[in-house]
Amino acid sequence: MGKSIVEKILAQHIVIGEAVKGTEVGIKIDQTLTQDATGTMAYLQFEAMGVPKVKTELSVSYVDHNTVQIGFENADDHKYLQSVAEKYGIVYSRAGNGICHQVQLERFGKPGKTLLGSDSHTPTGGGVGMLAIGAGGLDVAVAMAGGPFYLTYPKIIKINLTGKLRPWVAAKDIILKVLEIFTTKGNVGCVFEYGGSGVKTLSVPERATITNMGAECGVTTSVFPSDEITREFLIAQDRESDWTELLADDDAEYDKVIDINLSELVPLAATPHSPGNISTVRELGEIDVDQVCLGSCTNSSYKDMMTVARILADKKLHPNVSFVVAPGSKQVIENIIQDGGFASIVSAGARIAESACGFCIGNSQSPKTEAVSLRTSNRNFFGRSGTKSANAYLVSPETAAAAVITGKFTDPRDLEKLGIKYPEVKMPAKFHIDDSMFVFPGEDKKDVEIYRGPNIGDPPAAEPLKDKIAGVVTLKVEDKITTDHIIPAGSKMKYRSNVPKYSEFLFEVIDATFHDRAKELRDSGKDNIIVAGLSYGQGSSREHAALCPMYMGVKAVLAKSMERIHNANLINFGILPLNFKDQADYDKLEQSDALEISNIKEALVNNQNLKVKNLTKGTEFEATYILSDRQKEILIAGGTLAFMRKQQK
Ligand code: MIC
Ligand code: SF4
Repeated sequence: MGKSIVEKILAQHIVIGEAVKGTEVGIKIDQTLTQDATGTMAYLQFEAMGVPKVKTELSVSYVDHNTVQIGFENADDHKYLQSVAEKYGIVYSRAGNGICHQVQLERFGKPGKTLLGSDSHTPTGGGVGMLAIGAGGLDVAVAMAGGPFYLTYPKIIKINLTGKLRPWVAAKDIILKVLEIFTTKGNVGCVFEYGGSGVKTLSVPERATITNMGAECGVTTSVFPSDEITREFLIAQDRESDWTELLADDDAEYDKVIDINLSELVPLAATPHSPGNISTVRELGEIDVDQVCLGSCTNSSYKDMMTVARILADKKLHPNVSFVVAPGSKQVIENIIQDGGFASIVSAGARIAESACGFCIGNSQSPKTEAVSLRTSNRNFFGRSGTKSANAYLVSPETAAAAVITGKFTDPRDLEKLGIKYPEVKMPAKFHIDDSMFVFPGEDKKDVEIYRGPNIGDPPAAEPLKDKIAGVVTLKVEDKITTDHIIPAGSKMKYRSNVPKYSEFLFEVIDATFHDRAKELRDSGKDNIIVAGLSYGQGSSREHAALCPMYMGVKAVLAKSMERIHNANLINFGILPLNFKDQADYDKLEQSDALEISNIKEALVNNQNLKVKNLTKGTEFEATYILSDRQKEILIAGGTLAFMRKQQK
């Protein structure tokens, strides 16, 4: 039987376990990336592992999230990261060089390799045929120390693309279509592999837009073949020697095949407050638009910027619209300057933002009260823009440009009526390349002193698993709670290196009393328990969504279902992830109910369900779990760092 691309890459990287679907395998990681908001904690944990140098082929530390620098905290973190990179043999990408996923794709992406990144949009690398996976910082630290990354051997879903996109319809519309089909929940343990005759009509940045936003479906990763188009992209990046062909065998078998005819797609939008709420732009009607944001790791490539620049050539923005543009990298900026695109964008009236995450993570450019904000980014979760009452829609660069001109939601195909022709932007045969914003590690850097400003605190240690969890349902939440609900980013992100301070904002957007209530319970010796609905922990890879609850004394999360990265983060920090055996028991639980779960270790070792006593209601129900033997040992030891220390003894 032939092999899929995913099977081929996995076969070359499995170091523990067998290629059996649904079982846990450990894979060798070739490359890692971190960004500053998750990176400081990842490197503090890496330092604790006592390894003299990273053991990967390549590890890169980016600074792209916390670049606002109001106060000393961000700059302290950057300096810490730079000194760690120098000491341990890591490439450091300075603030200003661009967004990690865009830059990694441009300068380091290699077909057939594995990439683990402490950011959920790491699958962007799938655009050049990498198996690129997002994970918590601690998992990335383990990979830098040479350890395997563990994942469930995935179900592989083929997305068969046929036809060709019509003018004004974009790669963003393809992934929004995929989101309409698969939604944002229920896809844990799957990988999307793209194939079919439509693949060759898509450039690498278009493919990367699609693999980037697979993260919103909750799949482990998404991957495209590596073909002639990939080769041309790597030639343009002066990296032809990094190219290898990587195609699925004709007789490869998949767990499921979905067909999408590109010729039939129309401009789409994700409506508030989920990337899975899909509508056609036409259906939305002429809603007035207050803000348009072009950029983020989804749509900030040369092609995206040049397309918008050509649409806006000789046009001015609508008086009611604030138009923010954040090109994805320094390389993108330099190339659109060279090709005249930058001038058109500036002349149209754009507010040029730094080449960084910026508006996407809500740490700048928060829109006005009740604003309608059109964004080319990947997440429109409640409150993420920094303005709770705002309505954020996710759209293609073409649809964004149309609204800049008309001030309303406009199907970009209607621009033809205004005499604007669809710009066919070609990829450059050679990009202007300048790697001077990377600091490459030197040969002998043993004596580098690590810089630790007052913003850098030690990560708190987890406690060994208790045999009895006795506490209270501190918070009961609904379906699809994202990590942005659990611990906000935006203006609070500067406290990422200070867990006690950052923990004050836990669940702030849902219930601002959570922190004080949890603290009181913790300090009186009671355990905090979170109860949740379906797909808990969607979104970011931020391990603070586990680390801060751990610090506040959360011992278990009882959910109808949980997303992959968050589930792994809970285990890494010694919090028990549990599911309801009977989902109806969720409805019977109330916030403040006193719960008791006893004989935990014995039940885990014997693969038995756990019995949960509701002391308030005088009832009992069963909780299940999906934990490998390795994960049980981690939990019993009190988290991954404690587990590793035990193994070293
Ligand atoms: C995001 O898009 O939510 C982030 C901010 O990039 C996160 C990482 C983080 O929280 O630091 C992600 O996607 O993993
Ligand atoms: Fe940055 Fe936004 Fe991409 Fe996250 S999704 S890495 S915040 S640009």
